[in-house]
Amino acid sequence: MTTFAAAVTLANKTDMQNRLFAALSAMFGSEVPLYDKALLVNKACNQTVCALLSQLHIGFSISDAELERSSGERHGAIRIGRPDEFRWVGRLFGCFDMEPHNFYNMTDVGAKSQPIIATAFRSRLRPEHRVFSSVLMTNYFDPATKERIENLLSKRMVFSDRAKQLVEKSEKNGGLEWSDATELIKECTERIFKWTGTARDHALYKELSAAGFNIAADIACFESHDLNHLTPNTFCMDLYTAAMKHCLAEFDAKWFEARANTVLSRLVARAADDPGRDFMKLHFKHVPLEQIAQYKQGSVAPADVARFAADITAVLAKPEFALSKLPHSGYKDFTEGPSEDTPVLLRQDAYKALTEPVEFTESDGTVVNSTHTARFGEIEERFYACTPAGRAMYDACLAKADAAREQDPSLPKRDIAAYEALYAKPFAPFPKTLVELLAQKLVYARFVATAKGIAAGQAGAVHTADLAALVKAGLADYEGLRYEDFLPVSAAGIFASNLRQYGTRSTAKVKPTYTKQQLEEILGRSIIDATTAYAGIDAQSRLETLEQLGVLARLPAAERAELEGCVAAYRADVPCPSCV
Ligand code: OOG
Ligand code: NI
Repeated sequence: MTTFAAAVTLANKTDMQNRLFAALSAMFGSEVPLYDKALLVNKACNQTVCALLSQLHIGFSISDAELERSSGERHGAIRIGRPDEFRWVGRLFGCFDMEPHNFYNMTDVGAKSQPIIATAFRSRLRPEHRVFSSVLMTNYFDPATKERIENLLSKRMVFSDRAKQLVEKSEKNGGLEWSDATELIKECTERIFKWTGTARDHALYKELSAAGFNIAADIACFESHDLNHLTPNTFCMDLYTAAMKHCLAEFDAKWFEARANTVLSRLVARAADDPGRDFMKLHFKHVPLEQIAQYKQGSVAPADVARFAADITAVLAKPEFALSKLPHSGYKDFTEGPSEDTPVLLRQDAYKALTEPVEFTESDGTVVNSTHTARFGEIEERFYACTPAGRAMYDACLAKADAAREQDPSLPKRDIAAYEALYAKPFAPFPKTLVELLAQKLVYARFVATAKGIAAGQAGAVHTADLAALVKAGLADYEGLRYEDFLPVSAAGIFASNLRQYGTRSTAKVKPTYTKQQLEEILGRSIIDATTAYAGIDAQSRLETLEQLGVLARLPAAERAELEGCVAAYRADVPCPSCV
């Protein structure tokens, strides 16, 4: 038997993860036609951006498969009812090499608070997919409501015995063979994350919704953890949002072409004035740094941009992009996140939640046909991960920008250029290039020694430990670390907008407090702190690069101790069982 087990080939967990997300995307596309069409819009926009960039950086090209992969990156959002279900979800994602990162306390975000706590499952290094997973805290409610919700939730069974067996098998053997992996993915798409359109206890649903507890109704009355949304990745947020507003018939072709011209001109101006090719490194993680370094500088004239803008306008005129003909509730008025010229954290936007038919079965067997509005279509563009100082600066700028917007909420719709200027103003103190962001220690990076640097190091010809100078001399290269996580304030805004409800106040006698430790107890494992990880990856790469260049001893002792401290904290946070 042991011999037999040793002969088994386990599937690669990252490959499994890619298959899972492709399958979830296909499932969601068949559940929500607007999502499928929005993917086409995203692909058309990403193709335009790539065509433009390949004219600007001669040597850059992207194959269909690579484009599919980069645009195929996703984050999902699921909302879970019971702690035991949440633990199963954590174990399930573990089979796909996805681990919990960060504790998001959504009960504690002011007026936008919701009765849930959350974490996000993703791979530790270079993640491509992530799932924001929240769990309902029933003790946020008064005892009677709590009991009704718990009672209803206790009757559902999201994980089949077979799904549980497969998860246990994976944990025991350190993975699954492809035949089992395929079966587990099927459990995900045919049961665990499938939208059933069926629910229970319409009376409770109505009562919870009327009392402002839409989130509890969304979770408690349904039979599975449907995907609330599945968010693809765009290379140009402003092009995509303009395209969607145009396809949903909110703005005409003339408006779109002019807007495409503006945003593409902006992109060209930035990408042309980018000696480190940082935009390329950030958006095309699959391309090796050495390859990016070899591109020749091309040029894109204003007439070229105009042609690209006209071309994409013509593409979107095709009948398959007439999204306004599908059921929809319109597009959000403004993009969440930093101003468009500030490349930190992430920017997100969405079409509004759709109203979907739901069949409620009452406990006496009667059927009530009704609707539910919760699932929506988000898009995101990811930028650099902030240090705590960068994050504090972001929070301060965001608060001011939000306040400015709230003074004139209809401005984004009336005059997008005026709105962009208004929103960008509070972010003006934030640096706009990676070089500056790093110089001010606002974001994290990963450094490597170049071949030239290693040769110089071996010859004893490197004389400084200043990484910025080493990069300038071509002895080291670097990339900014991309932000791979979520933002509680943005998430709270998303809950608020897609549930059409701002937030809910606790109805318990005393509002309970919720901690990371509590969620760790629910999960049965530790939650990784993402900032500790970014800081550790950054520090480790600096130490290794200097060591390779033979100049580590030149680093001032205090700086070295600080970097070593970050590495030690990273290693100690949640040691990786399979990495030791
Ligand atoms: C999750 C909201 C969080 C995001 O992108 O910040 C999220 C939800 O709506 O369930 O997905
Ligand atoms: Ni989301």
